Order: sequence, then C-alpha cells, then structure tokens
Amino acid sequence: MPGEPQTYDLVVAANRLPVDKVVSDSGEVSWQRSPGGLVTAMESVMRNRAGAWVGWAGDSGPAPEPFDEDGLHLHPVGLSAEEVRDFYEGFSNDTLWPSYHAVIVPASFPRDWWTAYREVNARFAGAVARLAEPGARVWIQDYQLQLAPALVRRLRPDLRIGWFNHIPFPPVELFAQLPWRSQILEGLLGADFLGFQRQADAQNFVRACRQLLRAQTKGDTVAVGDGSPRRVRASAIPISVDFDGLEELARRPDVVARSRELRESVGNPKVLLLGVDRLDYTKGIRHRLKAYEELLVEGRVGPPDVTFVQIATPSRERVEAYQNLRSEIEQTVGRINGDHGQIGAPPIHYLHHAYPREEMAAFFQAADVMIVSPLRDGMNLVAKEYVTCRYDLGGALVLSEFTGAWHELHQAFACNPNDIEDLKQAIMRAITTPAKERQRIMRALRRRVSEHDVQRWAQRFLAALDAAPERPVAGS
Ligand code: ADQ
Repeated sequence: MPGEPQTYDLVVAANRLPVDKVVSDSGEVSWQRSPGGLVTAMESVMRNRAGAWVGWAGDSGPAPEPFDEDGLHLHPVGLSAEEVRDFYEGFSNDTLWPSYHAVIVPASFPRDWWTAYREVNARFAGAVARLAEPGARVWIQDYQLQLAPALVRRLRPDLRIGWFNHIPFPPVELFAQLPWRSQILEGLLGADFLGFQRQADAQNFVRACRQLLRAQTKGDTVAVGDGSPRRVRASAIPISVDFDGLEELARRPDVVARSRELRESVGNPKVLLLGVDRLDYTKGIRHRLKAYEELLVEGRVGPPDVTFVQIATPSRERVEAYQNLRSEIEQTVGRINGDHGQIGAPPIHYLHHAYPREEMAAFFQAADVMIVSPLRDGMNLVAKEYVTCRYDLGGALVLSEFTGAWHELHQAFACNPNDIEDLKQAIMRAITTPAKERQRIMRALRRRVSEHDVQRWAQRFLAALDAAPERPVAGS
C-alpha cells in the first residue's frame, strides 16, 4: 500500500548491523558486509524471504537512514556518545560481560548505566515492532538486548519472539549479584523461545527464574503469568561456522601458498603453535603465555624448533580492564622474548591486528598446534574454524574445558587453563602424539563441525521458535 511502511516476516535484532562503514579517501561512505558467522547463518535462512536487520552502525550520533543490501533491509539504531559509554562500554561490557563470565574481573554496577541499557533496549524494541509484519518471527541476539523480548511483546503480542545468548548464562549464585536481576529475567521471559550455547546455560536460566522470580518451571520451560500461563522454553542450540564456505576458502591455492609463506617468515619451525583471540580477559591468553614460558624455561620447547604466534585482535579498548590486560600481555611477551629470544628467532610473534578471512585461514593451516584456552567462553568459534581449515587432517587442537566448543569437540587435547601443569601437558601431548593418531582425531573433529554447521544452527533455532508452546497453555 503506498505510504505504508514496509514490513518483514523475519526481523533480526543484534547490537551491531552486519555491515561495516567504509569511508573512501574522498570521504564517500559505503557499507561492506562483515564476514562474521552470524551474517552467514542469517543469509542461509533469509534467502527467499523478506528479512530486516535492526542494529547499531558502530558510530555515535544520529542513525543513518535505513538501506537495503543484498536483499536484506538494514535498519540502523542510533546511539549517542553517552549511550555508547553507558549502554555499550558500561552496562554491556563492564557489568554484564564480567558477570556472565564467572567474574574473572570484578563487575561494575553504576545505576546510570542501567538507565541507558533500558532506554536503548526500548529503542531497539520500537524499531522491531514497526518493521515486523503481522505474526512475523523476531530473532533477538545476545546479552546487550535482554530487555527487548518483553518490550517487543508489549508492543506487538502477535509476534513470535526468539532470543539467542552467544555467551554463557551464569549460575544463579553469580547472576543474583546483579542489582537488576529480576528485570533482566522478566525481559527475557517476553520471548517464546530462548536459545543458549550449552544445556547448562539453559538450566542456569531456568533455575534463576525459579529461585529469583519464584516462577513455576517444568523441565526446560518456565510458566509466565497467572491463570493460564504462557510457557517459555529455554534450550541449547550451539552455534557453529560456515563449514563449506570456509573449507572452500582454505583450499584456494593462494591461501595454501600464503600458509607456506607464513611458516617461512617465522623461520620454518618444526612446530608452530598458534593462539587467535579477541584481546579479552576471558580468553586465557595470560595462562597460555605462562604455560609456554615455563616450557621454555624447562627447555622442553624453544626457537628455532618451536615458535608461538599469538594474534590478539584489538577489543573494547576504552574499557579499563581491557587496557590493563593489554599492557600486562605486552609486558609478558616482551619479557619472554627478551629472556629466551635469539636474533631472528623470537619465541613469540605477537600481532595486535585484525586480518581478512583469507589470512586467518592461512594462519590456521600453517599452525601445527592451535591453543584455545579460555577461562570461560560461550562457544569459541576459533576452535571450529581451525578444524574446518584442516582439510589436510594436519594440526592438533588444544581446547579448554570451559568453552562451549569442548562439549562438542571432546576428542581435542583437553585442558583446564587454570591448571598450568595441565595446560603444559596438553600442549606437549598435542606436539608429540604420532601423526596417524592426530589425523584420526582431526577427522572426528571435522565430522562433528561439518554435520553441525552454522546453517543448521540457524534452521534449528527457527524450528524451535516455531515449535515453542502456543499461548496460553490451558491447565499448565
Ligand atoms: P567472541 O568472544 O568474539 O564471540 P569467538 O567465538 O572466538 O569469540 O569469535 C571470534 C571471531 O573473530 C572468530 O570468527 C575469529 O576468526 C575472529 N577473529 C579473531 N581474531 C581475529 C583477527 N585478528 N582478525 C580477524 N578475525 C579475527 C562471542 C562469544 C563466543 C561465541 C561467539 C559466537 O564470546 O563464545 O562463540 O560470540 O556465538
């Protein structure tokens, strides 16, 4: 109808839009698809349907006008500079992130941040409500938008609302520390279906509803409202990677050639160890460096035979805990290289940059041992990307038990990163296990990821959303 705003049968809301702003030398602004897994997964489910994506464009100030990109309607939400500080850097990254990751660093609870969190969630909910066609499905992403499900339901009770948590959901003893714990649970309970990375996360959520809201729970559902209550289901649907797309990239001759070049440029070691993380205190980078330093001191590894490449992507650089972590890591790397390096053969190559996907695939192929040692991690896609790139069945994965990925990739060389001896042993086992056995392990890991790729994740989520209990459920 002319004059009517266009509406969509699937609306995704995520903190960020799936595009990055590119400004040319002449100042012209264009948008480039960000290559993340979420975008790839959405492409597979949004193909052939009218979909919209609501998200922040990444700069403070008024929102750019909505625009279409490759058949997807992109609807930017604006954040003021104060909201970037209070909603994004503050409440999202300095209150919720540490609280949900086992309080590896203390969480902060300023009350102004909560006000900004509520206001921004309401802005997202308003945009979703305007863009959804009658009876449409809404898929809200992650911890930045936990109030949006209930706010959307209030505006549009006709919609099917799903939410997926990319990070862990903490045990009730930790969650209960949040001054706004009840409001957050009530916000989430506005959804029909809540997806988590691990079953334990979903159970933590259900338990929190029972203990903190005194809600009736049955199995994986929570009853909301009196009389004939609505039932909200919470269950695990672990995220994954675009296996076929990434493997195809890894097989490209230029990527294979680049992986050889990378090995040469670090002196063609017998064993190349690799770490790839956002520079975040949850990722266990300090523990990894400690384990490696002890192995160097004990003379069990060292250049030129063994070398370690640590790629640490810049992250949340205005949050103090991240600034402290960066200085600590850079000091440690400097000390280790000073103590154990030789001219042209440092024991650690430290890179603080983001790289294109091709370069990451080449790094994965070049590495004999990939060390993934988070103290807490919802999933950890790097582990899955590494095995996806190893179509040659080379390489070995050292994997922390505290990642969601470990629950699917049991055959990996498991470690408890808090136990430095255990981490050292896992690294040494990964180095010394005979090639045939390593290949057997790699084949099993690859089978798991190929059969549970990101496309399947998105389809399973939407199927679970469709199958969520109808409301109201009489007599329950
Ligand atoms: P993250 O904490 O960001 O994600 P992760 O799952 O490892 O962690 O994803 C990081 C992504 O960034 C990977 O795709 C990786 O390849 C890429 N990356 C890392 N360093 C890079 C670099 N230097 N250059 C380019 N790309 C780089 C959150 C949760 C995770 C969960 C995901 C998805 O914390 O637990 O797995 O969401 O749900």
